[in-house]
Amino acid sequence: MKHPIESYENAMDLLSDPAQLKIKADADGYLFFKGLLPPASLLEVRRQILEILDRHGLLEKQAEILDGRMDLSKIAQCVPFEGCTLDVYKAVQRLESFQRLSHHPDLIRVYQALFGTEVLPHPRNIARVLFPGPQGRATPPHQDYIHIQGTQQTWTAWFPLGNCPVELGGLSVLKESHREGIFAVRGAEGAGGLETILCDKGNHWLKADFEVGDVLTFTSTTVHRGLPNQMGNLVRISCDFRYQPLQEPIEKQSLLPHGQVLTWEEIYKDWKRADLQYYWENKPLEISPWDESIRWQKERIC
Ligand SMILES: O=C(O)CCC(=O)C(=O)O
Repeated sequence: MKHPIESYENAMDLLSDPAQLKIKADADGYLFFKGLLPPASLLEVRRQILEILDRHGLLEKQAEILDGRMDLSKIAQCVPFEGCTLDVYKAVQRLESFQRLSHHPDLIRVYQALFGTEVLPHPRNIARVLFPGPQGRATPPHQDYIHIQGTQQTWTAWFPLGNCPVELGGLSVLKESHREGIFAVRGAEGAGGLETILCDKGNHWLKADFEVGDVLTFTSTTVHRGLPNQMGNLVRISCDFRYQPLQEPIEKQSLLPHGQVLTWEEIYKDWKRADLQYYWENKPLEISPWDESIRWQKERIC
């Protein structure tokens, strides 16, 4: 039987009531905040990313830069990397505005309320600059824990840099999947390269049209997936940032730049301010080792 589309519930009103916020988070495995972040800050990062695409000759010539319309014939000649190209991704990782965004007080406020303790934003910030067409293939269903490890108390914040209707390929969460333990995986195309093996029991996916400023956050065991981009030549740009309670263990690769495409020195080279550089180094971190068997365990098979 087909389920009707169900959207995320807005948790904005719970931000001032941490006890209720935690109850909601435990029950649903996700929180959705309508209009949490100021659109102007996000649109500025969007503009800088689109300028990178423009410098690489990848945008449609006549279009407004902020629209994000790409030249499909140019994309066809690119060697794919993380949904875009290696050069584009390196330039995005260098953006001070992008890296600073994970420290935005409105995001930190959410996790302070949720954890009730000091928050550690992971420095391994991910930008998804998903080109239209096969290059920017939708992310397969997965649980972040198998990629992040450290602590299952890590939460991901996902938000688009611009309006993102369902047709542009937002993010969809599998309802109540956070209660089901760690699922088995198999290799798949798209970000992360692994997909959760889902048991066919009427899987019920939540989704929404995101407006710029809306933020979805979910636990590291909540199954989620990207939706396909069905909007012609429009690029889909979004952020994945991760947060955990400071006292919980963190796996050391979470302290490296995403994909290790650059070193921190290379990323910081042209920054105007140094206050957020290496911010984790003076914190009392408990580093946990990578455990390859976590990726391949079979706690949940159908
Ligand atoms: O934006 C996407 O398509 C994927 C984001 C995601 O699922 C992740 O990075 O864990």
